[in-house]
Amino acid sequence: MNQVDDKLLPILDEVLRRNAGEAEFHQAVREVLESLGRVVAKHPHYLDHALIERICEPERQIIFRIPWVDDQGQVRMNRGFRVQFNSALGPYKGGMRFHPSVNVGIIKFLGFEQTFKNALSGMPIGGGKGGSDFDPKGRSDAEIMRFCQSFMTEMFRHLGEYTDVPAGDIGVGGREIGFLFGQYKRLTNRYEAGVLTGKALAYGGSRARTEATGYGNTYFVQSMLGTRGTDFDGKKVVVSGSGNVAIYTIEKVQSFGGKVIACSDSSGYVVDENGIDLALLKEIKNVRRERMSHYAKRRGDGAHFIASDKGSVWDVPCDVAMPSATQNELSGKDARKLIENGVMAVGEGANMPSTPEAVRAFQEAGVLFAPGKAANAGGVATSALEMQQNASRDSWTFAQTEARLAAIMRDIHDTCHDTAEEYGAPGNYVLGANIAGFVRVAEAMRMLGVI
Ligand code: NDP
Ligand code: 2IT
Repeated sequence: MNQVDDKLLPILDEVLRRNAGEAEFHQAVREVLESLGRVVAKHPHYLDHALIERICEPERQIIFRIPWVDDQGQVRMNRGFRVQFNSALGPYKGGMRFHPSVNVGIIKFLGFEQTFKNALSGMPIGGGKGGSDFDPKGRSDAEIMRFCQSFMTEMFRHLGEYTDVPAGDIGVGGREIGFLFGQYKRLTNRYEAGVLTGKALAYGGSRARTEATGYGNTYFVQSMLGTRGTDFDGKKVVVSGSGNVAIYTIEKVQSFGGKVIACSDSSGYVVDENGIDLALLKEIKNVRRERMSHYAKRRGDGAHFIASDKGSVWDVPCDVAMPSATQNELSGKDARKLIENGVMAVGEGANMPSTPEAVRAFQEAGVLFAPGKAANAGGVATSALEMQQNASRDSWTFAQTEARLAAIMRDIHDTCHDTAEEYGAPGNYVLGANIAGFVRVAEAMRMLGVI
């Protein structure tokens, strides 16, 4: 296990050669190829027609300049990306990330993961991802708007409800989607609601989309715990991050009776033994846009803040860990600490938050481990439900939408669980997710000819 099969090694070598220096993309491809040895042993025809090679190569990569003017009247410039990875199952679909760390390798890793995630969701959507190295921190609403308008001024020509449908990711939430949609509408003179998801309810958004990723991960972990005859009730939970995914993970875990005792941002983490006060956290993060230390200050007794250079949120003992910030945020050392402290389950809300060493440690210790491409698929699945509502000019209730989300997450869980068993690795959700996602994409590609 955790080795790339000899038959697949030349494919990996070629990916490494062709995408030199793109460490995160290499990591994501290697992880999927490690799982495919068992597939090609059983079904060698998947090695034919350069099928796997084609799945590892984006259909199209767009890189562009984004000029914009700041509040002082100074001209600024960023780089924009959209990687349209695979459209065998539907229009390219996936978020846009605004963060200074963004580069083509990161967008490619995200687009690659998205392709399998979207296949697992069972919805008719292909995979794509985009974004910019723009840093939204400290920028005014007016600056954010001008940046989003400039971004869309190039992007619009590559999008469309049947072509490519972006949504949010790190640094892109409801405010940004509004500015992007407004500019798309001006440029195209079309009210094409289904071209973006994560919209506000006021102009074609879906109820429960904001909550969907965090809620979905919680449903997934609930199903995993169920395989061991237990659930969230009374469990201590640590969630990293304090953005969209983290906040709605905390909300759902609390509603299931779990106690979330720590969360974080890039400046550090808070430990709150009384359980995170979600109303306070939402006010600090969504309204005031403040740093994590403010939470401890406002909360007072029982809560304390630890700066990121003084420790890791994964030092906090817990039963369930739900990393919901960013890639490679949970190292092998963090995993060993969590295991030592008795962690029972890990559900990845973020994309690829655990390093390969951490994943291996969890699996070897028998910890229930849900990879992001399965556990966080509730966000994109609900985006597909938003597209469905837009296409039928309908708007569903919260309860109706959440019921669909819950059913989709149960189905993804069972698919990963059963696929792992079928391929002789019971309990290995990484293998189950990679194989089930791959087979859906590969089957569609085979039927569409050489594409
Ligand atoms: P947000 O921008 O809302 O929140 C991101 C959170 O992660 C913030 O608390 C941020 O802290 C922290 N963070 C981001 N980058 C870093 C970093 N380099 N180091 C430490 N902390 C960091 O993003 P989301 O909640 O939407 O996304 C979180 C993760 O979930 C990402 O991996 C994303 O790809 C994934 N995801 C998101 C989905 C969605 O629907 N939004 C769907 C599926 C996956 P700070 O504010 O200090 O930067
Ligand atoms: O990583 C992800 O799945 C997302 N950021 C959500 C993508 C979407 O199209 O809703």
